[in-house]
Amino acid sequence: MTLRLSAQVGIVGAGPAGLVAACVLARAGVDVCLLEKETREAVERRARAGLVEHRVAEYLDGRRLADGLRTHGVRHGWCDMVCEGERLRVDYAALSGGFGHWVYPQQALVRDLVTRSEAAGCRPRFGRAVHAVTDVADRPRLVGEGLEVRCDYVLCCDGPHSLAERLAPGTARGFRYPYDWLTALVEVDRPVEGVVYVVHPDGFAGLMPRTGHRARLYLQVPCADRADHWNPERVRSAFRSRSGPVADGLPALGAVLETGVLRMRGMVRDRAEAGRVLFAGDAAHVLTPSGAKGLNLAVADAADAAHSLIDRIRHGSGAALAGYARRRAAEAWQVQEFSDRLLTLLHLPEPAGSDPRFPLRLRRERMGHLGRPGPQAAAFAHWYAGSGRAPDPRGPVPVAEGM
Ligand code: RFL
Repeated sequence: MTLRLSAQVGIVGAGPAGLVAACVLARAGVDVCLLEKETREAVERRARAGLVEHRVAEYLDGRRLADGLRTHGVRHGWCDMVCEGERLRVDYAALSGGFGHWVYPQQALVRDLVTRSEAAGCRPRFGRAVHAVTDVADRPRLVGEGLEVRCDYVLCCDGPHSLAERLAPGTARGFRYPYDWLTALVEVDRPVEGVVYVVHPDGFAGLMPRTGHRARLYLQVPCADRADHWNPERVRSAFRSRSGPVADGLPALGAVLETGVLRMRGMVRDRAEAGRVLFAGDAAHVLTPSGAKGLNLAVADAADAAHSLIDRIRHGSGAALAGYARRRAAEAWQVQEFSDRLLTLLHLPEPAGSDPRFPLRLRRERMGHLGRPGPQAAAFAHWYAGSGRAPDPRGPVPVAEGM
């Protein structure tokens, strides 16, 4: 027997994008139905991002969605860039006039948002995969196993393997970088105080803070590489050798809790909509983790979508909704460009066989510009910390500046 429901807004996916949208919409009195294919436990356990931008923290705070973040998150305002054995501090909080990140694990934020969504009257339906969205131009229908939800609007927040590809084929522009990153969740003997980026002829290495005695570690690896080629000792020793003498000043690496290989790719959908279906978060764009932007852009999309839909549904104004796809694509390209520039800084060009001393020295020079007060450092610091205003569909999209 098929369960038939109806909602003003149907949301697919209980990641950060879907949950933020659900909280904001439900609190505004919009009738929301959120379907998630995984169990609640799986969603609340998934360790991914950990750096929340200034503007996103402000936005969540303004909607009383940041209690956990404010209580348990840690303020974070500098990163170190390591090149030719030298460690350059980029104090981006000082360089941007006080804007920084919050370190707060994505799974903790997701847990908070599930609770908030329930309190607002939208209880996510877990274990409910959506197989198709039909009638997108009229009253879209979410179709799952034994379930159909008739909606006025749909928000697809279903991550990088989204139904969006079927609903809006050919709207995505993608790029595959010529390397991958091994990613590992590691135990450390003391908390990592700031992000560390290492440029080395053997490849990039990075260490990112997470709360407590945990950190996320990244190593550049060839595209065909696999996580099972990297036992814990190989992970630790590659990080130590790429960091060189700087490793002595960093927290010691302990147990490796989880490893995977991230396929390094970028993607932006030029139109984040199809009829009455909007796409948000990784469904609309995929970023590499280099600038820690994926989670933040997902929340920005969700906020824009939610406010646009509230304007339409509660106040009868479709102006914000009409500009949604244009605003989201403009911001996604700005962020994608920032991430790409950071990646170029952090990776040496191919071919690997050529003399690396020239590109290494060049990178050291560029890193120096980012650490010394001046226009380049200020622009980088603002972009990195996400100092812009909270996403608001009624305002203009901020203009990108040079790094
Ligand atoms: P999510 O989080 O992938 O959530 C999508 C949800 O949709 C569900 N789903 C479906 N449900 C029903 N029916 C279907 N047909 C469905 N198909 C999918 C999924 O089960 C899932 O629950 O997407 P969202 O909300 O757009 O959020 C995006 C962020 O999760 C992502 O951008 C970040 O995690 C990226 N990222 C980072 N971003 C940062 O801002 N800072 C970081 O430091 C950072 N580090 C990372 C990262 C991503 C990583 N991985 C593994 C991809 C580190 C890692 C390792």
